[in-house]
Amino acid sequence: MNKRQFLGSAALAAAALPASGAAMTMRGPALLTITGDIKRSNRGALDPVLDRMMHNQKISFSKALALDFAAITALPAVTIRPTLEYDSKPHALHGPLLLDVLALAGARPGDAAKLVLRAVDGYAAALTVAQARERRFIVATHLDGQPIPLGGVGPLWAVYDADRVPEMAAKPLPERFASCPWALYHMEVEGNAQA
Ligand SMILES: Nc1nc2c(c(=O)[nH]1)N[C@H]1C(S)=C(S)[C@@H](COP(=O)(O)O)O[C@H]1N2
Ligand SMILES: [Mo]
Repeated sequence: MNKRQFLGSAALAAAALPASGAAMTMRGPALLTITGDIKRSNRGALDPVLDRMMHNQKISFSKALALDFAAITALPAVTIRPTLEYDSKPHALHGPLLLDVLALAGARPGDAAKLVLRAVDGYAAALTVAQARERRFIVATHLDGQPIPLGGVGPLWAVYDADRVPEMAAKPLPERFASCPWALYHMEVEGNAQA
């Protein structure tokens, strides 16, 4: 994706949220909480009393952008068709680019910035912004046209089209998706330096 396209989709992404300062209306529970070096937030610090799962997973933050399903599905989405390791068959995965989701938080991290993607079972994967862009990571909201169950690989899955990344397509299927947490619920941005 070239820079113009990226900026275009990031601008669209920003338009999906009210101007900073305005409260974002949550229609459903927060499914994804973005913390770290962000500029736009809609909630305050981690509450060790009630934010139990994040507290238990040693997450801490002073502010965060919490997104419900509607906020994520309001973004422009793409469809990818990677062969999955579970049945060795291609499946349609649909959702916004992960970097467009981060843009909702006003995060325009430089290529070397680190992203930590964390799932409800405590599994976490780290990748750089450059990797997220080059591998075209998405936050999948739909699998084969359907919303993805919690208890399956959803409701959100950070995933990419491994078949279309030569370096990863060369690996055996079970080695292609280690950086793809299913049941994604938290993303942290470390280092917001704009290149
Ligand atoms: N939430 C979550 N996502 C995950 C994992 C996991 O344990 N939990 N394992 C990762 C690894 S190491 C691989 S190889 C693939 C497949 O693992 P799975 O069989 O546990 O789904 O998913 C990745 N995503
Ligand atoms: Mo793995």
